Amino acid sequence: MLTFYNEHHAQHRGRHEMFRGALVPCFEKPERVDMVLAEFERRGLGKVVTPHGVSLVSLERIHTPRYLHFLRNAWSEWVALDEANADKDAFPSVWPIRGMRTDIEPDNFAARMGLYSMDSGTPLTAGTWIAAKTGADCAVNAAHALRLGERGTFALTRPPGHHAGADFFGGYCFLNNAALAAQHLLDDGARKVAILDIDYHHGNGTQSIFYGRNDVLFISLHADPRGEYPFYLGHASETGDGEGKGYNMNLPLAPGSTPAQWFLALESACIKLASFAPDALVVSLGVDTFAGDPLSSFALQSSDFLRIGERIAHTGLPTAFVFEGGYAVNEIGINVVNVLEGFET
Ligand code: SP5
Ligand code: ZN
Repeated sequence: MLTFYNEHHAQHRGRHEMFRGALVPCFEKPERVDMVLAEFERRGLGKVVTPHGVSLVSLERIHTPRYLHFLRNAWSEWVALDEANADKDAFPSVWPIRGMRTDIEPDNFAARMGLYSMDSGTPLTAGTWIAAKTGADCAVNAAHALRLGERGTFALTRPPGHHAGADFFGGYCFLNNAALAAQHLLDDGARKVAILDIDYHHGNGTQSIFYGRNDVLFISLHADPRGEYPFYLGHASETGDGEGKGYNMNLPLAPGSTPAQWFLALESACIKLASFAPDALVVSLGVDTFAGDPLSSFALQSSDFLRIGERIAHTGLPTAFVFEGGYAVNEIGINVVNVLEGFET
């Protein structure tokens, strides 16, 4: 499987994230992608290539210009506040809650960090922009390769993307790689594209980006947001808005759901996919559904990931896999590559 990878991902290396009143080591770390790359190469699954850089204009197909401008300059602004900041990650500490103004961009840096984010678990670091941008390059290149005739491609990226919206970061995500891939497919001539999000967490960013549209079907299998991040989106009742009505499908699962229950939900997703009949599929591939994952209550085994790949292949759709979450670093390579191998065989 043709894979796009960029070593700049390692420049995004958060020191800490906020959790229960303490700064704890980041779960989302460079070793995640290193492990997947090593396993992919060990199993000889295909070529790994460095993507071509895409223009900022193509990022603006999904993200707002003012958000991209902020993200590109955030680290230098942070260090300009106090040169000692160069040794600390930047975190938001204040957010505009209901009823406050989000149309006026504040001058104050902390205020803009809050305007453009959704949580305090997502450190912004010196290398965040370069890692996120070259990660987005991977996703767009993986999409483009489908248009050139590849059957399956893989964007081996981090930071992940599915929690990032048009103008906010959060959940370890900054640029929405899956949304950028789907939009690129449409801009290159596809008429309809589906996104299947199998990360443990709901892809709130992707949902919000396409919620009013009928050219992108978004389907997500995830832990019920009543109990799990991102909490405020991901319910079954969210089916789309306006022209997008019927083009959003959430399949929330109770905490502790079994692999059998998970695979039943995957079957519902595949039936919906077939009725939409897209020209191509983007998979938000998170493997934090694994039994050994520190952030998850699901119990998929490594062998289950082979079955996931096989089931996705059975849709017969040209498919771009985009890497999302998964924090059991020792098994992350096996789990991700199992999906890809299941798809290929
Ligand atoms: C892409 C992705 O998977 N993002 C997930 C973001 C989850 N953020 C909340 C993490 C809460 C950390 N909980 C620690 C539990 C330790 N047992
Ligand atoms: Zn996740």
